[in-house]
Amino acid sequence: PTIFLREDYLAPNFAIDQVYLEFSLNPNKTIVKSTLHMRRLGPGSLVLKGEELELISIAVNQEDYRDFEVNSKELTVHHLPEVFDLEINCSNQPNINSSLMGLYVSNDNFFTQCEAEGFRKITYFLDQPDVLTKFTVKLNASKVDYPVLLSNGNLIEEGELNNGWHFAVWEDPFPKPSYLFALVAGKLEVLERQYITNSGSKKLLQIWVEKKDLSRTKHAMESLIHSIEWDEKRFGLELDLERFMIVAVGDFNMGAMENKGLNIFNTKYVLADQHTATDIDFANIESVVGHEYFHNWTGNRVTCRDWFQLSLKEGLTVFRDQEFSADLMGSDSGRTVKRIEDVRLLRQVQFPEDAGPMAHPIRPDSYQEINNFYTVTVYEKGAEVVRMLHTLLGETGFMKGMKLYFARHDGQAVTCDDFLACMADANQFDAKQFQYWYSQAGTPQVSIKEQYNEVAKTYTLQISQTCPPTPNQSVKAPFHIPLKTKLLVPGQASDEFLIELKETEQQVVLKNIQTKPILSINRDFSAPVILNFDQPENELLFLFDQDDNAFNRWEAIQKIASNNILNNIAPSDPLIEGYRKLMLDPTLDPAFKELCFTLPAETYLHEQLETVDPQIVHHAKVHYQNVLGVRLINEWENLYEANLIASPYSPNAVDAGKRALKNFALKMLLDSNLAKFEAIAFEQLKNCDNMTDFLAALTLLVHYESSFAAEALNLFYQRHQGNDLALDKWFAIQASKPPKQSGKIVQDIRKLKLHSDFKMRNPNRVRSVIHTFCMNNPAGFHDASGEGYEFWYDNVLELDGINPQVAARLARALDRWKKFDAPYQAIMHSQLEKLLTNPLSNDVKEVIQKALN
Ligand code: B3K
Ligand code: ZN
Repeated sequence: PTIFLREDYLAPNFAIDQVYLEFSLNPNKTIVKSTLHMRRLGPGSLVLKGEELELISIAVNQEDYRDFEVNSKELTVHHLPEVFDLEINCSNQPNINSSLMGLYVSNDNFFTQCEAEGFRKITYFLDQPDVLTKFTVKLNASKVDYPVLLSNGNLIEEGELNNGWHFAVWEDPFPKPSYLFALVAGKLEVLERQYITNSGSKKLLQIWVEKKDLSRTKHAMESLIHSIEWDEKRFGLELDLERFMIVAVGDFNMGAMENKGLNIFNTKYVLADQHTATDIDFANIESVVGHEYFHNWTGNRVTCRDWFQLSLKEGLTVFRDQEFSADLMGSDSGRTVKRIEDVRLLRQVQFPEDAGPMAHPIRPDSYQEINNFYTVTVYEKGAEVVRMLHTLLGETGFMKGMKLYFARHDGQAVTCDDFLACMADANQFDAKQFQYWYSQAGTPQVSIKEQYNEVAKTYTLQISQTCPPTPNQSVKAPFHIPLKTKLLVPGQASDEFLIELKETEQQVVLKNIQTKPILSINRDFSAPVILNFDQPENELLFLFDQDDNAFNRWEAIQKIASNNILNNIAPSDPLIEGYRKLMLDPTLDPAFKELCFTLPAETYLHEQLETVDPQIVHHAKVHYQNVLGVRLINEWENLYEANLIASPYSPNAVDAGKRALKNFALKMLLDSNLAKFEAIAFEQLKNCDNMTDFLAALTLLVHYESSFAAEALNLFYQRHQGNDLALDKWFAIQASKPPKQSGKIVQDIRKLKLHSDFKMRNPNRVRSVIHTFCMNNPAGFHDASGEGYEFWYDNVLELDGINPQVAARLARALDRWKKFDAPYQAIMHSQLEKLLTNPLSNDVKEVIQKALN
């Protein structure tokens, strides 16, 4: 396979100052006429990328041109002058495009997805992010079939053509790379709002969806308005276009895409109302709408020089969307809740990635398939790296760095080093050591030893760091690690301080400490590291009860819970009392309480072990949870009652938190006594007015195998038939059901695939069944029979023939095979090897080869 290296970067030898694209949209064969105004920058032939295209003709300066070669990947044009117009006619076939990259058809409408390398499936182009071009786009299509014609920028002309066709011309005033190009054509309806920016200019905001979905677009529009306001207020950044459009599509490979002025979204992140979307859906929509909008500056105005720099825009934009959501929570405790959710995701998914065969630095050095590098490392760890800069420089220093970043690089395609240089130069910050966060993979391990000297009244911390080897990086330089720290002494006030760990071993001596303090370190998870510190349970319980950093309260209880689960220890009496006190504390946010009770994910628990028997971990967790249910049963009953909401449904953070806690209480009730409490769940399901409560009850009835399960599932199905997003939930509940006995589960999942509503070509539906089972149902997937792995094999192979990106994501479910006990490992290994005997996409091949390495 071809391996692309970061160090091989070459600047393009031609510039494209302007492009004029004309599309004749036809699902079977779309013709694209492209006129490029080009300028030579260096010697050599012009090599344009192009895939799955049929070349019709080429002209240079309006003359037919023959001095070229073309193959299935490239068009090479020889002997070109200094300045010229290159005209290329080609065609593609949207109807048979199931990869959902380039131009494709979904529910009879046209959509595009170009990031990272989809534009080359539309026409031959310098399809790399450092080629910025001004686009003018003319769309021609049948007026009855495609009444709405959209592309980036401003609509400058529209009109009628012969034979019932019509056209629209769009012009984007901002030069952009081809990955930000988009077009949409079809039968769509719009929700519109006006927006006046801080500086007084009037903007048009539009959300385009299918007619049946129009009533479910209000929340997305509010989220968009909040995003625009927030970016003005917190970052001083205004919307730069006259019009900003969001379009929803039901077939989409990921969440959404930030095409300039024309964001294209998975319907899952646009459509919501109380009957079909959960509180979590509402929050996700807000965060994804924010994320894509924030890309307009961090990604679009300043873009990436090459795809190795992806975290330049993604890490920074995730940091921005995390801060946006945190600010919108409206309280300190809301901020903590958001931080806990982000850290949970990081530890559940990114830490395993960083410890596995696909580990890579947030700025990778090589790849076989760039689509495989849209990872939690590039995104979430990338955001943590930006967050550490924010911690080290403070809000003011960080904003100075951002200001310099836009002053220096607006309109350019730049590198992670350029970003870090702005942060450093604006603050006289020495970033020499910090840059290892960009170049080295793996999660650093920080070990702490404490010593209190009664006589000298000194408290000494011995802190050391190591980072395990990762593919192609056996030895690591020490990282620059910011640790927010506080020493807690019962009854005494003290200040938080920042330890900057830079050495492999570092000693911190604190004087005048009158009694042995309790250490609260890495507060707010100020660094994305694994902390090795043997803090006794009584100290952890003290932190859980008393720490003024709410994140570390949560952290303390999580640590206790995972210690107990991994060692199969039943909760001690003081621990039960600690939990009870938490439940009864009227000053605490219900959302925070719920997160304290939510046990660490099994994937996270696996990482704490040398080798894993997933069934043992699963049952230890189930058992621990059951003890919490049984021993606190009265409190759970009370919490359920106390958090019922009388007012009409609103997805706001306070109500959502109450619902989360109430539904957690319901789970504990069913967990401790199904026969006694299942009727409460069924009542909730029948009487509630919102999807959150309905889905929570249904999930419990199904997962606990209640006698009401079948009826409840049927009720859901009847109510939501024809609503794809709701049906995705219906499938996912069944695919995530933990098995009650081993052996039968995979059969049930295979049966789900035979349901008439299952569609192998729709990524959302596939993810709701196949990915959910393989990645979100550890006890089922890791069935001792190995049938789960066989199911994985069959589906990776089947999907790879349809959509390599979706298949490659699923392929990663066996990433950590070496971590499991021998019997599991052996079957996983044979399935991986078997897969490799088939012809595979580049995407899947890279994942499997690396796993087997
Ligand atoms: N930039 C897109 C992701 C594109 C993924 C291409 N395989 C969405 C986002 O991060 O906002
Ligand atoms: Zn992004």
